[in-house]
Amino acid sequence: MDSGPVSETSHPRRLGITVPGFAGYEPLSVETVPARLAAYPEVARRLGGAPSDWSVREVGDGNLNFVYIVEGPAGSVCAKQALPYVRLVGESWPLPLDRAIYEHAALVRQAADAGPGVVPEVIRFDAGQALIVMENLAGHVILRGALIERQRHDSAAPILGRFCAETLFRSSDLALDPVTKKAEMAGFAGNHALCRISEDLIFTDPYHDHEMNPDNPALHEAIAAMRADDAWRLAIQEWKFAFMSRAEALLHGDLHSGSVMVTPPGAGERVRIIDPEFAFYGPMGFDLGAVLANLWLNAAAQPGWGAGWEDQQDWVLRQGEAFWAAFADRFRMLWQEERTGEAMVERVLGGASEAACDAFLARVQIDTLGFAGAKMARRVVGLAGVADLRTIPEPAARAGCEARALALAGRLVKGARSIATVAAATELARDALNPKDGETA
Ligand code: SR1
Ligand code: MG
Repeated sequence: MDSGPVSETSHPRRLGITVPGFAGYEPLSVETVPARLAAYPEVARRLGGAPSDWSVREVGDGNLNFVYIVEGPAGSVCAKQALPYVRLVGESWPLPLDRAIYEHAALVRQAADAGPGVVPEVIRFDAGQALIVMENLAGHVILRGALIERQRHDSAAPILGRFCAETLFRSSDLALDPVTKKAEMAGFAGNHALCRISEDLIFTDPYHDHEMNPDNPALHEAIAAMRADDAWRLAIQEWKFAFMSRAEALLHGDLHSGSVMVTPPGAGERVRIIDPEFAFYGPMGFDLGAVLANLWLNAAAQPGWGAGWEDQQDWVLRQGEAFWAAFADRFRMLWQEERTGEAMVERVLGGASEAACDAFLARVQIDTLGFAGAKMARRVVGLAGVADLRTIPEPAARAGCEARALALAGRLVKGARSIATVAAATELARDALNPKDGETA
């Protein structure tokens, strides 16, 4: 068995991760972006003209960073720079700049594993400035906003399913040789500060009276019931342990609908996956659960957005099934064709290979549903809620939608093992998220 040094030719896009010093780091502003980008010839070429011809606007709507769109006479780019703190909260919450290193490393690997065009093309990476200059996804909008507007992007779920299968399978011990896999796992373990955010915000803070949880008086009773539920508290800590300790594959790490961009619905619509700054080696079901959770949160919000909600909710729920089907189909294909790693080897499995794949997917499905529940609950109870629910105009309607989302979350967190299929989970969601007689729609 080959246990020599990692070969650069066998995995050309997995050449390790180098974290530089940040002594020369300078946070950008709208005013200073042109001078900085002018120093990068490939960026200056893409923009054309002179820096004085370039217009800059800050467009970041995420919780952590600043993002600039820069337009020149010949083209445009997107420049994303990490800040030494959490944008959502401010300088009182410091956060390491090296998250840009892991985001860039993840983008490179995702492009290699899922093909260029699914993630943004990187034009220039300046590690010391924690700055990634990417193609500008002009004409794209954030999927979360599109779903809130009740647009129907039929391509998103299948593309996300395929993306998950390819990135998760090809970064795991199913595909990589053990030396490369461990080097990768060790490299991304440096992104522990962002893992810690997830550990706290998803699995811990919602379950006690944390100062950063928003106060939501309409949900006091439901939140108190959640925290008084022994089975829920035990289950969430089990999911947390799985998140922290099961280094199965390179995860995107924050695969909610705000990390997906789409072009207008219809023929030729495009789907891009962005923002993998939370990337690390963790359980496959964490990314998969994030996608389902955010679809189900949108489905939960639909009654709050007024007439026509039944049809749209049905469409959103069906996207969850389409997502899982696309994931499982592509994963099975990769299992047959690309199982080049040292886990689940054919020389041992032989004729049981298909059954082994079924069992593997069944276990990933349980994780997916459990993590989906964990992610739904955090978005209802904790810091950084989702706009789908938070912007429902009428307070009683919002409270009803949030309470139903939280109830579904609890069933998933506690009962993932007893749900046979994603179709069954979808029926559970359909039942849990519909206002019953006497409840506010
Ligand atoms: C303080 S960061 C809050 C959230 O924003 C990111 O998108 C992640 O989901 C994180 O949990
Ligand atoms: Mg993000």
